[in-house]
Formats: sequence, C-alpha cells, structure tokens
Amino acid sequence: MTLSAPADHSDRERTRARIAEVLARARRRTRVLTDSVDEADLVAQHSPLMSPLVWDLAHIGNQEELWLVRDVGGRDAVRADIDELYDAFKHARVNRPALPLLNPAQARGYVGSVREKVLDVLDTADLDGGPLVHEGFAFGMIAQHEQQHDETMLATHQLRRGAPVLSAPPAPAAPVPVGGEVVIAAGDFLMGTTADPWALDNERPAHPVHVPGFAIDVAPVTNAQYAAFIADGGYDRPELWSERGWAHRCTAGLVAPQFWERDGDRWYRTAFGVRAPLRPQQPVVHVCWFEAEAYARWAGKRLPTEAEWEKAARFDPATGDSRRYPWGAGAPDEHTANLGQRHLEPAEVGAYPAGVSATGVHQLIGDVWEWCSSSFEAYPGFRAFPYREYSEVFFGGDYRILRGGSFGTDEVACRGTFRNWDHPIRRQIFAGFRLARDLREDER
Ligand code: AVJ
Ligand code: FE
Repeated sequence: MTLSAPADHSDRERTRARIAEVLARARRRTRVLTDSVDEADLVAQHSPLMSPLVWDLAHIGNQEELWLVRDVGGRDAVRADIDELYDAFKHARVNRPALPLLNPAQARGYVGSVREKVLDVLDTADLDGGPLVHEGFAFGMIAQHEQQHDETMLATHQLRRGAPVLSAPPAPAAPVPVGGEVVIAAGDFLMGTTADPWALDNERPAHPVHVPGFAIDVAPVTNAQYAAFIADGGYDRPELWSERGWAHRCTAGLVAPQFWERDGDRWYRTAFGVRAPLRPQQPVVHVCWFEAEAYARWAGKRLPTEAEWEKAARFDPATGDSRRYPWGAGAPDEHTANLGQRHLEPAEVGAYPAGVSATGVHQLIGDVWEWCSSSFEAYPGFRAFPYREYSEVFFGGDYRILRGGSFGTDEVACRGTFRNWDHPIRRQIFAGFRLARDLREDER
C-alpha cells in the first residue's frame, strides 16, 4: 500500500461524496416521474415520438449496469439477458411498447439492484485509475444519462393526457423586464473544454475559434413577441420560411407553438395537464427549428451560430477566459438559473439577474433550450469516448444544435460547453430560441 498526501485523499473522498449525491438526486427525480402515474400510464405510449416511461426506467438501469457494474466494477451481470431490449439503437421508440419489456415492478426492482451494486463499486473504485474512472467520469456520465432520460420522461409527461400529476411552484417573475441586444466584438475565444472532468466527448477538446463581431439578444424570444409574429401572419407567409421549413409547416399543419390554443383573442397553453393563459414575458417553448428560423426572418435577424452562443455564454472580455457558466465558476442555484424541474415552466425574461453573462446576456442557462443555426459536428481533435453511439454516429446528420438547458435539465447535465441536438422538426422538447445578427458597417 502506498501512502498518499492527505489532500489527495480528501479530494477523492469529496469526489465520491459528490458522485453519491448526484446519483441519488437523479434517482429521486426518476422516482417522481415514474411513481406519479399508474401502471397503465407507465406502459402506455403517450406519443409515437416517445418511449413508454417503463422503457426509459429500465434503460436507465441497463446503461448503469453496463458501464458501472460490469465495466468499471468488473462484476457479474445483473441481467445479461435484457441488454438488447434496452439498446436504443436496436428498437425505434415507436416500436418499444410491443417489446417484452420488464413490467413496472420488475423494472423498479432491476434499477434498485443495479444501484445497490453501483454504490458498492463506488466505495472501492480507484478514481485515479484509467480514463474511464478518472475523477469519477463514468459515474458522472451515468448521472448525466439518467438526468437526460428524466428530461425525456418529463417531455413524455407533457404529452400525456389526463389529470395533472406533477406540480411545482410557478417560475419567478422578472424584477425588471429585460430586452434589446449586446454587441460582442470580433475576436478569438476558447470553445469547448479539455479540463472539465465530466464533460462528454462532444464538448472536447478546448480549441480557439475566431468569431466575427455580432449582436445577440439579451433574452430569449418571449410568448408576447411570438404571438405578434403569429398575429402578423407569420404562419401564412411562405417568404418568411425556408423551403424545407414551409413544406414542413404545411404537412404538419403548424399554426402556433405546440400546446398553444387560441380562445377569442387570447392564447392559452396546456402544461403538464394544466391549461392557463400564456404568460407574455416567458420565453416561448415547444417551437421547432423551422419556426425559429421563420420568426428570425420576420424579425430581420437570424439564429446565433453555436460558437456565437457559447461565446456569449462563456467569454469574459476582461480576462479573455472562457467560464464554465455565464456568471462564472459557481454551481447553478435558484438565483442564477431555472434548472432541475424546480419549476414546470420557463421564468420571465429578466428573472435571473444574478445569472447574467460577463457580456450582459440573460438566461443563457436554464428556462428553455435554445436552437442555434449550426448542425451537430465534431470539434477539431474530437475522439469518441467512451462509446461512438453517444455523439459520433450523429455527426453530419439532420440535427441542429440546442444550447443552455431548460427548466427540465438538471445541473449535472448543463454547463456553458454542453451540447444537445435534435431534428429541426422536433418540438416536444423544451426548446425556444434567441436571435442574433451580423454587425452593420458602423458598428464594427
Ligand atoms: C443528447 C439528448 C440527444 O436523448 O437522445 C440519452 C441523450 N443519449 N441516451 C438523447 C442520450 C443516450 C441524447 N441527447
Ligand atoms: Fe439513453
């Protein structure tokens, strides 16, 4: 046995404690999402776009078993016979209800036994070992995986019909309304990360990017602004839409964001089974990338590129450094960002003055995922780790970048470098957008 410095020892023990805490938080949320509905709701398919909740539940356990019990722990399989059922690449979501899935009681028992073994593995895992466990990476990856599926299950709850089963306090109002835009001067910034221990493969490595000067909106587009686009005939003017966007608008019959309903001259929205008047100052949510693109053209602007979004979120002009979050290095809390399903809706624009970026941009983290103009591509120097199916197989596909997380994203799966992606027609996710534009000659 070797003696290590006490500081190293306590660092490792702190990492172990943090891992136990994030795994427990993810599991509490998984239980809220799966214990709040009855058995019929757990096995039902609430939308062809979504898995039955009971599939997500056992899939969470299966990924945890594959990586932490078998790979990191070197232990025997808990259930070697079900890997194929819960392999997302083997069965499309639409086909999952017909599979011989574990029933709710079996799925709960399964995730419980896996977790018990994982906590045992965690006790003795060498957190200075190889790349998979270095600084607890695999545990962090699995906590992020569970939270990502929790957000997916939250979207399933939003699609579910019937009486409300989830509740949360309303998201905060803004002390002062915010709007307008900020100018970010041309220059390099460091995009992505090499050092963040739990950053996923697609966020790596850190690399300098030159970003021409641009203006970006201080806040995401609000319900009131989006309603003005609709009132101005936004959905009836093909010239505002790209060719693909207009074709989709027509075949899908889009006339407003998903879950909006007009009643006379007022708009209502239904969220998690509760119908209520739209709050005008909240960011619009449940719009697809094509709708965002049309709105931007109507407003005379465009969506930000992914690099512009990240520069606005991370770049500190005073030091030239890229921060983990808009406000700095400190973990998000209830004063800086609307994350973690603390509320079941986005907060009014301006509700988080403590979360503002160094460049003066609000609510980049939390509230709504923000569509960017960019497709999902590898950063220079990308290496798939630890498996190609997390990111690499999606590069070059028909996906658009989403940044910043939503009210339904947990902090462990959210930071200035975190990259999400989806098809440009999807709108069951908690996505909105903000606008950007090139600088005019006199602004450069
Ligand atoms: C990164 C949110 C697009 O849900 O498809 C979950 C995350 N990957 N299980 C998804 C993920 C494998 C992924 N997104
Ligand atoms: Fe998954």
